[in-house]
Amino acid sequence: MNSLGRHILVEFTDCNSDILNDVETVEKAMVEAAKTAGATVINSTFHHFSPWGISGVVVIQESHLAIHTWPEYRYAAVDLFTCGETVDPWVSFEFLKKAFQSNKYSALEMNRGSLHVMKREDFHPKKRNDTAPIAPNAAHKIARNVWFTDKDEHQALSLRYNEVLFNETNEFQQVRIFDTPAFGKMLSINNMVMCTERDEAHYHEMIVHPAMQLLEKAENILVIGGGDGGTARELLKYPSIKKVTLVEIDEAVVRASRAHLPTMASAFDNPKLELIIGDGIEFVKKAAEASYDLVIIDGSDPVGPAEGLFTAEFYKNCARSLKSHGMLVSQGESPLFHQKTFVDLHRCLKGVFGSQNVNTLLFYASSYPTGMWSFQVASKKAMNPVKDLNTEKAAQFSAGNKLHYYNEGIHAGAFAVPNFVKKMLEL
Ligand code: SPD
Repeated sequence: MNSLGRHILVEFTDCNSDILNDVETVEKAMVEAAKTAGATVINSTFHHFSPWGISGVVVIQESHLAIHTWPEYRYAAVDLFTCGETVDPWVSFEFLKKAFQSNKYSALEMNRGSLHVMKREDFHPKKRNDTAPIAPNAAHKIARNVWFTDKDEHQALSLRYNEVLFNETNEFQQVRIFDTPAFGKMLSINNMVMCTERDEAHYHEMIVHPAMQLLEKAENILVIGGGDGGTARELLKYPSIKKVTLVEIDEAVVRASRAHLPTMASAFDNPKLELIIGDGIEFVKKAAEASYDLVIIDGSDPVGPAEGLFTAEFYKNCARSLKSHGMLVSQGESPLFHQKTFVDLHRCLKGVFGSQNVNTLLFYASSYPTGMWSFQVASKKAMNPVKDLNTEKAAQFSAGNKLHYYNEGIHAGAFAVPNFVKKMLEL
């Protein structure tokens, strides 16, 4: 070879556009293409553009492989640059042709650093790098710049992630678990954040403890949704509870949580928990009258299977299944992000439980868009959620169970809503 390196400029056209827009698949293909050709991978960095397209580089001991994709044209521009005799860039070319399912392609090979036009000189650098060379097959660094975004058409919350650990789409929804550097593992449904390891305690403690602390007697509890297990975990901290029935429509949520979110899913091993994979809406239709002390609706946002969890018919059935002192807590969305759903749910519950028997509770949800989230707390009998709290008991419970978020002060503060929320809810 009379040059330092070989550079193949490749045009892959008529490719599979979904593949060209899947940053993990593209990165894996590029890294594999390098390794298959005998190269030693040093690191790779890939970026997934919004709304689509990928750029990335795999740095190899023998130069680099680079890519830019335009899924909307089913096109990828790829550079395969290798130096030395041991790596054949055409092997990478063949590998990528298959990986991107390219039906039309062209390639232009150039020699780089032609020895006809340059002469080697003695080089005595001021600064030498004498670190050991990278061993072939050594683990390489990955610097992915890929982001998960929970958004509507005007606002969003984004979290950077490293890996997608679980990804399944079934008849109900898309369930994914991401590994994020800032929030740990995160469960998402249909592209919306459900919970993250770092702040799930805010949500799960606040959906459970304010109501549980207000109930004098709570033995039999129904949870609709909550397939990650976090709500059940908090409930099972009360020795007075004899049974928790959890009705989750999508077994994939439970499976994903068991595999990747063990601190929440630990509840599924508790003998007091009965897990039913089924439709919660149908379940409450058939539930016996006056059977539960507390019903918790730990549903997703009102798109897909959770839509029916925001209707008057559903809440009438829940109310019927509650004992005379019973309470209901429902995931209430955000007054800033989902204003209409937030207001509609509050009004709907007032219609079912009576206008004096519904209270709004706000808490800080750092991984949900806008950070301000709500639960609606309804009760069969009249009560004051702040004055009726036994603060000493709540303080003891919080300290005794080493709670992360809930305490007697948070309880009182959570039921105080800002003026703009009062206005929205006509309080
Ligand atoms: N956008 C988030 C709505 C919250 C949905 N429920 C979360 C489940 C946690 N157990």
